Formats: sequence, structure tokens, C-alpha cells
Amino acid sequence: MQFLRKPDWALPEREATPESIFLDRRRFLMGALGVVAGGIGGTAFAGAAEKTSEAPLDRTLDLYPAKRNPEFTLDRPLTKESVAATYNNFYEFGPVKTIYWLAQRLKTRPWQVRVEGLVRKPRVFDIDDLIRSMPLEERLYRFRCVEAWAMAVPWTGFPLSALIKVVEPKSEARFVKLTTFLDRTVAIGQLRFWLPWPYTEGLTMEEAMNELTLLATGIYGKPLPKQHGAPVRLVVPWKYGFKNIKSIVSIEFVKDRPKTFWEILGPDEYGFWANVNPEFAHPRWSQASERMIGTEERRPTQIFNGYGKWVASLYPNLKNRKFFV
Ligand SMILES: Nc1nc2c(c(=O)[nH]1)N[C@H]1C(S)=C(S)[C@@H](COP(=O)(O)O)O[C@H]1N2
Ligand SMILES: [Mo]
Repeated sequence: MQFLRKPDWALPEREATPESIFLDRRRFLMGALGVVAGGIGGTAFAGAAEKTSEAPLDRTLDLYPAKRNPEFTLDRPLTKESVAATYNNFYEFGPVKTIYWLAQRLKTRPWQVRVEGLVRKPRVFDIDDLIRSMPLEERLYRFRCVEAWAMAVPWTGFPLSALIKVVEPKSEARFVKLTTFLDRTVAIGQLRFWLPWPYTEGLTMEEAMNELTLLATGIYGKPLPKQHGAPVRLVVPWKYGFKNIKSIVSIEFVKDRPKTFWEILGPDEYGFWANVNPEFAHPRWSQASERMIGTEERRPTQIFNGYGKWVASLYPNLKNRKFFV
């Protein structure tokens, strides 16, 4: 209960894990009992779970590594694969960074993604059929969590726009709402019943159609490990990390702006827009710089995480605070 004894600013950044402290403070306020993470049969990091089960195989293995798109280059070294794979946020499996072993409980085959709502051609895709029908490529992207840690990784995926074209949105569709799986028997974090499961996120149609917006199915030239959000997760590199929703089961086209998991919990801290901006401090910490995981190097944070060339035109008024919360 460190968060009751010390104010946040007194905690070293690595212990602070601000998003989880926020959740725990809320839990405290609501007077509920915490569910203690751990102890429930997680398997080894390598994902041994599949060995003994009847789960069908991933039918996409031959697609990796995909060809790298040279348009996207980095200004810093890649984060080490093992560092990125063992320092994660995936609250379905608990509010700490070391959930990779618990995430191995997730079964990612068979897996379906519903694409529905205000579209002419709604579809339910088998994940392997979906991935095989899309143009896979590798992109090196920076990634910036709202907690001020950062990484640089090679994602494999396809533009969300390619999928959007297949289902033909109607003109009334103004937002895209994305939803993560819900299964309390697998995801022990979802036993924290006072949180607004399933995890949801949203984008405007323009953001969803932007060339940077990826549905990632792989990382480091291989299919996504479960802790990174297998079998398919969103990657929007100009926004804070929490927008990058993992393990997606539904993509819905809607008229009204969806309320998202973090916006429900803390609208002043983790809002809908969440574009990276070093000049707009989080209510509880500065966003001026970031810490690269693995090397601990500190770097100045860039507006739109350095992706303004692709997205600045979506947000013409940079003084408008709302775009950065
Ligand atoms: N479903 C789901 N998606 C999620 C989260 C989560 O808790 N659940 N955490 C988000 C946050 S806060 C971050 S920083 C990134 C972390 O992605 P990584 O663990 O692959 O680095 O995932 C995002 N997507
Ligand atoms: Mo995050």
C-alpha cells in the first residue's frame, strides 16, 4: 500500500507505475478488496500452454519475417527483444509490468475478430484468414507510454485502413471502437470486477484511416507473444501507449464517440485523444522527457512522438488542450 504512505512525487519512477497506482487508488476509494495476483498456474514464458491442448496451430508462421517498409526509420537504437517482452502493461493479467508469464494463459487460436456496426459488409474473420488476406509489412516505430517510459520496436502488421476498405463503412460512421477479449477464467486481472472490462479504445475515422495506424500481429520478425497483445493489437505511435489496445476481438464502426476503459477511470488523466505532447504535463508528472526501457537512457519527448509529418494536420489547433489528454 505504498501509495497511501508516500505522495506520488516521492516515489522513484520505476516503482510509481502511475497507471496502476491510479487503479489502486480507485480500488481503495471504492472500498473493495484487491485480488492478489500470482499463484494461479501460469506457464513458462515460452508459451508451453499449447503443447498439451488441442488448440489449432497458428497458420501464419510462414509470413514472418515480413518485408520492412523503409519509410519508417528510428532516431535511436531498437529496444532489446527480451526487454520489450518482459516489461508490459496488460491489466487483464494484473497491474504490474511483469505479467508476461500470466499472459501465457491466453489461448490465441482459434480466434475471431468481429468487424461490425455502421458498415455495408460486416464480417467475422478467423484470425488466420484475416492476417493472410492483408498486406503484412514490418515497421520500426517509437512507442511512448503515458507513464513516461518508451521503447523502439519492429512491429509486423497491416494498415487498419486496408481492413476498413474491405467492410465499406457507411457515411454515418464517425468513430471506430475496438474491444479486447473478456474471459475471467483466463485473465485474472478481470476478476477486479470494479474495472470497466472489457478494455475498449477508440479512434476517429480519420485517425483509423491514417497511414501510420497499424493492426500489429507480430514483433521482432515473429508472431506477437501473448504479453504484447496476441493475436492482433492496435499500434498508433503518435498517441500514448494505452491507446494501443491488445488482443482485439471486435472492431465496431459507430456514430458517437465511444467511452474508453481509461477515460471511464480517469478522464482528466487518460482521455480519448491522448496525443503525445511534451508541453502538456500529466496532472501528476511531467511529459517533457522519457526513459528508454532496457538502457534507462533519458530522451526529450517529441510532439506527436515525432510523427507530426503524418498526423499534425488532424489536430490543427495545437493550443487546444483536449487533444493532449
Ligand atoms: N487490452 C489491453 N490493451 C492494452 C493495455 C491493457 O492493459 N489492456 N495496456 C496499454 C498500455 S497502458 C500500454 S503502455 C501498452 C503496452 O504495450 P506492450 O506491453 O506491448 O509494450 O499496451 C496498451 N494496451
Ligand atoms: Mo501505458
